[in-house]
Amino acid sequence: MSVIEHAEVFFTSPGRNFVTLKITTSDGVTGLGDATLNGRELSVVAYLQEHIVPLLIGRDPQAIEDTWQYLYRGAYWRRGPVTMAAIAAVDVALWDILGKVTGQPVYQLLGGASRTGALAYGHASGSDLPSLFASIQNHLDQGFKAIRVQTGVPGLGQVYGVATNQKPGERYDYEPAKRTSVPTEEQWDSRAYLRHIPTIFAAVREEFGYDLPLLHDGHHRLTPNEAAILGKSLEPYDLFWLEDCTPGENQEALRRVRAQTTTPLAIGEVFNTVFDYQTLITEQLIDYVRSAVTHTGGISALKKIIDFAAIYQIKSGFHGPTDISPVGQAAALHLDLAIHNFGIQEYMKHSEDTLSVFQTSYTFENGLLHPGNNPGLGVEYDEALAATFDYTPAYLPVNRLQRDGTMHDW
Ligand code: GCO
Ligand code: MG
Repeated sequence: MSVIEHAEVFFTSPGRNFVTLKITTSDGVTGLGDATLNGRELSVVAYLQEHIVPLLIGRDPQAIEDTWQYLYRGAYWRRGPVTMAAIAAVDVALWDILGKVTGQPVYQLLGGASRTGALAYGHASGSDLPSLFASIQNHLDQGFKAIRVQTGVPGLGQVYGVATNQKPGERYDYEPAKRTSVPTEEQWDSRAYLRHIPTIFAAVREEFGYDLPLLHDGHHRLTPNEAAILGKSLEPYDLFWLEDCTPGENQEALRRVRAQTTTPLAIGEVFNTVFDYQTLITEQLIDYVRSAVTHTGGISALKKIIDFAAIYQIKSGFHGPTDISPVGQAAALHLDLAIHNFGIQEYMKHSEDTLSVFQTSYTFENGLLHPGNNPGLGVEYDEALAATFDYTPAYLPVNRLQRDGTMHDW
């Protein structure tokens, strides 16, 4: 019987920081997993190296579910982003190995394709209307059929997720984690934001019409009542979703938002397990599950969450920007293709440096992503090239109220 013979953790920075697990079997088959936790990368490296890799050696690589339960239940300390990112990396690497051993792309092992491709949304942003319009047009020109819209707020400086001073055609490394020893600080004012955002969506609808699916991310910054106000004020502009309108910890907060607005709601990129969704799903307080494979315990665990959501007609909208590696992105695409209740997939192209280290076989055509048909995940990792990009600490910004400097939700 083939067994897991070797497992190695890489942390390098081709364009930005990524943590990658490589598992090798006694038959010489290798599998890749993504364990990237933006701004807290080395905690997952230690968890994997010190506490997981030694437990993997000698195990059956095809016992994917048993290994997941062994690492989850066996730790005693369950859940949390560090634990679940580490377990996710193992799970995804084992699916990759199973695909290679059976000669099948992972989506075939998950039940086969339910669609020809996964509708993707890209991130348009601009500090003012002309730059926002140019960014939306740029995404349409690239083939995107759905677009997230983020914008600056008058009176505030840099707002997270919004490109500034970008020249036409220039690549913006969306939402970069800055390579600084401590996080940079941004300013916030919810009242100014709530007044401004509906005017932006009115202008975008006027310019681009009503056919184009538009999304918006609130980045957990509002109270339940403020979120209800925002949802109601955006109803005339027919959003595909409003994401993360309130902080993720309090599931009950969305009861008030849900009762007050028909704007569709999405949440979950900071969630780690099905228990973060229990109230949201059973009470039908959301429309879309935003988890990342990388932060939710892998393909095995996210498949269970999304099957649970399907009972309530809740769909997927998996996380997939550049803060997870192409391995995590590929894992999401295999799941997207196979599940019935697919909604949409987030997609930002990684930088050239990232894609030179992680060689991918997924494609983006006519607005749809496809994971490709190579056995396994379809991603190769160039270890020698990766080693030339040293890991450098980088942090997401923090957010303070403009009025008096109070620390605010990110
Ligand atoms: C999204 C996320 C990103 C986060 C990033 C943090 O919807 O894509 O909110 O905006 O910045 O995932 O690591
Ligand atoms: Mg988000």
